[in-house]
Amino acid sequence: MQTEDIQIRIEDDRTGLEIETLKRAILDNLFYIQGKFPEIATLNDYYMALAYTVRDRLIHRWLISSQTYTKVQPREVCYLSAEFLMGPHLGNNLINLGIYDRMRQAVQELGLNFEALLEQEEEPGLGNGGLGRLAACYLDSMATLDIPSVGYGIRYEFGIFDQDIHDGWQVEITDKWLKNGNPWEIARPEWAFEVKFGGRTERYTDEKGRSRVKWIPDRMVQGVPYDTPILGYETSSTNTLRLWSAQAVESFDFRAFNAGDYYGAVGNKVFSENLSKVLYPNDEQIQGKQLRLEQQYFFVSCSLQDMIRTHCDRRGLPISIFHEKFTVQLNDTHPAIAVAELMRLLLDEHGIEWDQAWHITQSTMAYTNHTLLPEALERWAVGLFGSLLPRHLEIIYEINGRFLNEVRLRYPKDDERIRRMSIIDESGDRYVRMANLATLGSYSINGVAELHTQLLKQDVLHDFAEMYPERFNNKTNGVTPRRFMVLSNPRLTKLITSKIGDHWIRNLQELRQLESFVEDLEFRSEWRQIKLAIKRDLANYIQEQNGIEVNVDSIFDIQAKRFHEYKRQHLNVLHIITLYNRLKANPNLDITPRTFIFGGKAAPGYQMAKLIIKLINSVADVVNSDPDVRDRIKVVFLKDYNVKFAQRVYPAADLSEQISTAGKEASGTGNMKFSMNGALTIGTLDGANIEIREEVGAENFFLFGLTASKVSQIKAKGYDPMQYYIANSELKAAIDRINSGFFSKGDTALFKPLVGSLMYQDPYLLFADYQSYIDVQTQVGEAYRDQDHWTRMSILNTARMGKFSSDRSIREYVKEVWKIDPLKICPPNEPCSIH
Ligand code: GL9
Repeated sequence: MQTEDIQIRIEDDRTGLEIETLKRAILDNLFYIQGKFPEIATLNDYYMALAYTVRDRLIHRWLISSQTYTKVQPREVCYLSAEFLMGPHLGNNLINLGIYDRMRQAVQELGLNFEALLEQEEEPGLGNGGLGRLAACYLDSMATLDIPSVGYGIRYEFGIFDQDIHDGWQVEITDKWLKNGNPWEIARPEWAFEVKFGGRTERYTDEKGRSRVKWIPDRMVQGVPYDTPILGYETSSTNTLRLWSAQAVESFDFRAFNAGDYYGAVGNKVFSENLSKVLYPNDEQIQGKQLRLEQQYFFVSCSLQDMIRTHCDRRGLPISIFHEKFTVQLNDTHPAIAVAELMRLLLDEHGIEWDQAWHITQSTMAYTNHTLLPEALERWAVGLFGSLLPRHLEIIYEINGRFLNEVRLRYPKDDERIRRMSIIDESGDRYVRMANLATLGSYSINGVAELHTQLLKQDVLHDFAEMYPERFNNKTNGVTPRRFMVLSNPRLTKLITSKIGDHWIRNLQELRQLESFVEDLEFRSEWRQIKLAIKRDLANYIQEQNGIEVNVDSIFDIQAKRFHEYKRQHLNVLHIITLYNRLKANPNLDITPRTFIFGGKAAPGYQMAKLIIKLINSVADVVNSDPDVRDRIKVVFLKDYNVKFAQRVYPAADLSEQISTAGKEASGTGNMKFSMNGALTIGTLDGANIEIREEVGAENFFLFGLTASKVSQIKAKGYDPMQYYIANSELKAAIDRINSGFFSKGDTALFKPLVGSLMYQDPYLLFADYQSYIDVQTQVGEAYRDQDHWTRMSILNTARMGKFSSDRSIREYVKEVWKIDPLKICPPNEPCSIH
């Protein structure tokens, strides 16, 4: 805009971006939406007023986007996921709108505390961990890259539980994220769908004389969509996250009501609405509960019906080209029932013949596998499956029968292969194998890091990869630099931008330019000062939360992730105890001071993971109060690790613990977030660690442990952890320390299940990797003493993380899997000739 234009500029309160307009809009929303005046408004009222002010600015772009999609009818990707771990929306939307600083000033001019308002947001914790957070990063990148897309999932009334710690134990508290209202969503009851359950099927002959099937259910639930706008960074593209909420079809069952059975009538409503009540809090461990299958089918059916309505009714396109306009990405097997449901819709509701229906289905679906752990592979007992989804079971049998005929033709007389590839597991009780269904129904199958994809092809899906090699591909995970750098680390962002401009935020490879500042003394000093300031903030938080005083000059050694034996938080603990033992034996020992920080939740039913949390807290109690080790080691367990909190933790780390047993962590994404923020990694050759090390250079990465192939070899030979225990005196001393009751006030029974499992089974090979881990930790301690060198390594980590932007991952999906063209959206209030 020219200077002479700016005399008077009158802006609309709902779209304007000037500071004065923003202030007016906040007060207007406080008045008209919250119904409050400043004198009686609470912090939450102001948060809501601010959130609505931001939402108003999204809505304009959202409607232009959806109008454009309606007009252009582009090919779209639908990302089906049982989890979307979005984290707080406010700050992210401000970043993506490009008005973060301006809004801060507007808020401050109103006399409000901007940081306190950001803190006020209850995050939608609709996911367990990496898998759900990946879905959220991908939504950000798809919008940023102008890819027409919809995220489909479940609007759980209660998300992942809040974690409290009582006497060192995890306690779960219901997550009431909706209690103060959710300003980011809009309910669309007029676009609800019905979902059927149970009952039976019937054959009939249609008017054309063809044999058809009718499903007569015994239950019906309604899915009401709630839409949240997802704005990209520095673009107008605003996509939709559409989450389905379960409602009773009729608020009251009138017949029962009139018959006087009031409670019976309301019972049906309660029963229906149970469906989307709560997120299952298990990570990588299936429970096989009927309600979980109901949740999966519920959101998948609503989503497919929604896509078909858009395609046929709104756009008037023939169902025969459905797969040309839509592609569905299945986020793990949780939505794999989509294969059978799309078949059912095409066959039974649209009267399409089998072969064409199968062609459409298989050209629509693409499947991402996220774990190789056997206990995570979803399978449903045939009995349960058939009683809930009788028609789908028939369809699955038909798919399977036709498929196994092909296998027989291709590999005659190979009954073992038939048994392995069948969708139905018949080795004992019969189960539907969802990974086989997803694989068979998809035109693309991918793993989430190079090693993971390789192992997927070698083990879990070996036969399928052999038969259909062209369908298999790798898409290494990525994370969004908008949330995990710009929003969570403003200080580092400012420094980086002052040197290389801000294009890196859209094109993360540009961080490479930082390499030329590694030799710049002043740059290194600024880099160090920033890390120190962030560590100080975290230290204050720890002081407040845990009442523990930590030394900000110590190594902040952080392991933050879900608790699982394969992630080996207890290996980290063995290192702590080893250092402790050394200090007790030799109180004058000169070690580099460390603060060990842990965060993460355990699945409520996973006793061993909960015991590991208890062990950490027990060790913390002893170590933190022992004057012999004062100021050299501190142990901190930070409770209730979630997205909001993660944003505070990643930037403060010196050392990132990525110590899973090789071959077990499919990718990891926390590893990327730490490294981007200048932490060094101590890690195994597992998941994306391998690729991170390749990028940052072996000299800037602390590698230890067995390789995945060594792990399988050792296991095949018969691994005996006791040998390591006997041979390694420090390992023995650490284990004996736990066993003796030293950390449990003399109670020698408390940690028995944990110690026993290690000494006699050690399924995740902690003992085999122990010495290598300890040795490399010693190198870490020594390296940290040379602060100047450490800083160079830290800068190089950030500079070389370009590959791990989720923008790169999404570009690969777009080009190699989805084959979708970007569609630019016109900015609001500006002349635009794009469409
Ligand atoms: C996971 C893998 O374990 C991670 O290694 C991977 O980075 C993510 C995203 O691909 O997916 N699979 C999985 O079930 N979870 C993962 O984190 N678990 C949770 O999300 C709790």
